[in-house]
Amino acid sequence: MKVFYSETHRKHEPPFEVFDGGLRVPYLENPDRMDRILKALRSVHWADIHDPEDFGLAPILAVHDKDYLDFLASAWTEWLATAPKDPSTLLPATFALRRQPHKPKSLLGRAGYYIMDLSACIVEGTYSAALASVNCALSAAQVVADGERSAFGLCRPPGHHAGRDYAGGYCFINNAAVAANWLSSKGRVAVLDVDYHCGNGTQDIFYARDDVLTISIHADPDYEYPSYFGYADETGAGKGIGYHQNFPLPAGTDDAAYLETLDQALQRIREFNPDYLVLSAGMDIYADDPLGTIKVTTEGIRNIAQKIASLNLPTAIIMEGGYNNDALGRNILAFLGELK
Ligand code: SP5
Ligand code: ZN
Repeated sequence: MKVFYSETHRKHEPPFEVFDGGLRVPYLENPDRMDRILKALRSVHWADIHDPEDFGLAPILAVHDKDYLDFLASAWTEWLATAPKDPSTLLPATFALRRQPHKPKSLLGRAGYYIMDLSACIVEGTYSAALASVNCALSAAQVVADGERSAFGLCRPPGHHAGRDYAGGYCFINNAAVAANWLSSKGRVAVLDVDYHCGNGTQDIFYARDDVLTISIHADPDYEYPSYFGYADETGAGKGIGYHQNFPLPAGTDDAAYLETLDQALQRIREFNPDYLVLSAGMDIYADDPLGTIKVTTEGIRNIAQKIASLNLPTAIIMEGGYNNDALGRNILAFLGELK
């Protein structure tokens, strides 16, 4: 299996994020995640690791807002120019509800407009890392379009919380959405998101479209991030009605219950009859994930991948979350091993 990976992610290393109650904690979405996965992939004979190709800005701007991307590109320089007391990361403290149309001129005003939470911290290397990450996803999509059964975009930062014009949950550019949109000019695309968290950005980006089916299985937003997206009654808008489906799960969901839900999701994908699958692969469903409450084991992760493989679709697998670094390598091998 071809794996696309870039070293550019390393300089995206925010010093902290802010948890509920204002607690500063070390940034969970850290470069070590990639080292653990790389180590595992280098221990097997079937993972063929390549640098991504550069696809330029066009496929990104086909999904993301130009002003938002410009904000990501200049935010760090602008942040330093404000001579902040703690310059270590750009993080706003006021957030836009977007009930009013105004986008303010100030950097922090725009940061609060474009960022939805206190985990999407911007540092010097963020924009270049986000660009390299989406190129990994596009490179995976390209080899799948060219006839490979599957490919893995080892993307960091992850993408599925990023919408057309916002960042959130460690995500800046929606890697899976850009790849899915790129593939949609070549055939019908289904996106299946098995990250522990609702793929709100992907949902949002394709919500009014009937040519890209989006499905997300995740912790119920009634108790888990991202809180405002991911409910079962969100099924699309306009001609996209019926082309989005959420499967919210209770805390404590085990392998058997997860696999049963997955069967329903796969049934909907079969009905849609896509040409390509984009798979948002978050390993934070794992039982011992520090952010998760779902109790899927490594064996469960293997079974999930087996079931997905039974769709027999050309599949671009895109790395999303997963924060138990000690288990990441093992879980990724269990997952990819069934889809290679
Ligand atoms: C890609 C991805 O998996 N992003 C996840 C971002 C989740 N951010 C959640 C922050 C909420 C912190 N709550 C901490 C509770 C720990 N028990
Ligand atoms: Zn997640």
